[in-house]
Amino acid sequence: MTQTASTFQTLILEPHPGVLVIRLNRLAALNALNDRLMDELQVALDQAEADPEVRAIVLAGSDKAFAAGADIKEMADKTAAQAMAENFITRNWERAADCRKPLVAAVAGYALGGGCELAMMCDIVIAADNARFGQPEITIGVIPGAGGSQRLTRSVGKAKAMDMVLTGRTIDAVEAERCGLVSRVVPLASLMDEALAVADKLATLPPLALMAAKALVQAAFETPLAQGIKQERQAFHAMFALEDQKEGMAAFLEKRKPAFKGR
Ligand code: DAK
Repeated sequence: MTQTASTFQTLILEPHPGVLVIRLNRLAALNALNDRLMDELQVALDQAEADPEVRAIVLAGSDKAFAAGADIKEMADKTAAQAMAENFITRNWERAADCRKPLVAAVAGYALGGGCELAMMCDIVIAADNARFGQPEITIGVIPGAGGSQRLTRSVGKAKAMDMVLTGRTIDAVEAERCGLVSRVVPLASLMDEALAVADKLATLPPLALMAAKALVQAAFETPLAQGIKQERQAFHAMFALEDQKEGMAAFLEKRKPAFKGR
């Protein structure tokens, strides 16, 4: 699928210097994540990753909903045979988790089911004080399908994950921050300013080092400690092959701001 910003139907793309804001835009359905939206998100992330001008990405919804989950209307009548044949949902859902550039989630309102899972695929989650997180799939007869039982457990631990996944209980932003699901909580009115400030900061930092750092933190969820430390050491050594390392350290010594080029 080749698309320009103007042809997206379920997303609004807002380019800023160094930063792309991708806004989910199915407001009437509380940004329920249907197949079209997830296809478009995949395309938007492909384009953002390929564009050297984009150094950080903000994923946002509306004030009322980041996303209220996968689209139940689209799923309700599926048969198992259809789901398997189409590789239903799986086909286009892991793209955000695979993004190599920094992804900041700006979460206001509902982040439920697939919406919570999408937020958890992002690197830094800024939550508005009206945000509510949850995995309510059990209440509609299913279970989390995009990492809710796995990423959530690794983020918040067994006690909270069992509470949320088995009962479908939603938690507010303060509880989400307390248990490690979100990075910061801010007033709703300043959510986008705060998320953009974080992304702006990321856009000034060395892009290849950011990529390496992000990959290493992600790997920490899957790697034994000794192996992770070894990976980190190898990546650290490799930094000295980059112009950005010379620039960063020279700028420090010369008491000036570094200009990182991603080389
Ligand atoms: N799907 C479709 N439509 C939704 C929706 C959803 N998840 N959530 C809300 N809507 C629609 C409502 O149907 C309603 O549309 P109309 O009836 O006006 O046409 C509109 O949005 C406004 O919703 P409400 O009238 O319900 O608004 P309220 O403020 O009263 O309630 C609510 C807000 C968020 C509490 C409520 O809408 C709600 O409970 N929504 C459903 C939340 C939920 O159960 N989410 C989990 C869905 S299951 C996978 C990847 C992902 C997944 C699975 C597999 N693979 C990679 C394999 C994910 C699964 C899920 O997320």
